Amino acid sequence: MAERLSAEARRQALGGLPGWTDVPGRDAIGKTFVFKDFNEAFGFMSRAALVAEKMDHHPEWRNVYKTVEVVLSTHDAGGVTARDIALAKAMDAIAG
Ligand code: H2B
Repeated sequence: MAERLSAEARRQALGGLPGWTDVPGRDAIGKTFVFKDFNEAFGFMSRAALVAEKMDHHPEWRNVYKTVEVVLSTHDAGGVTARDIALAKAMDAIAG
């Protein structure tokens, strides 16, 4: 099973992930993506969902019109692991 990242490893990882921040009050990272319109936002979610399923690692997320709020945490580990960092990178690549 993936291990929770040390504070230092997490700080380093977040340094390379623009827009991703610690979620207050829990062991998770989050980012708010804002797209041109709902079509772009839902297209992003569709592509990200396929990648997440392939990785067997799933986001918590909320969509309102053109905004997608994403929270990543590894539930099995009770916190942020390398799996969350990998999914965050994949989501950034999909968002372009
Ligand atoms: N997604 C997330 N975000 N955290 C997990 O711990 C997790 C998951 N575990 N997707 C996976 C599925 C696990 O339940 C299955 C059995 O591999």
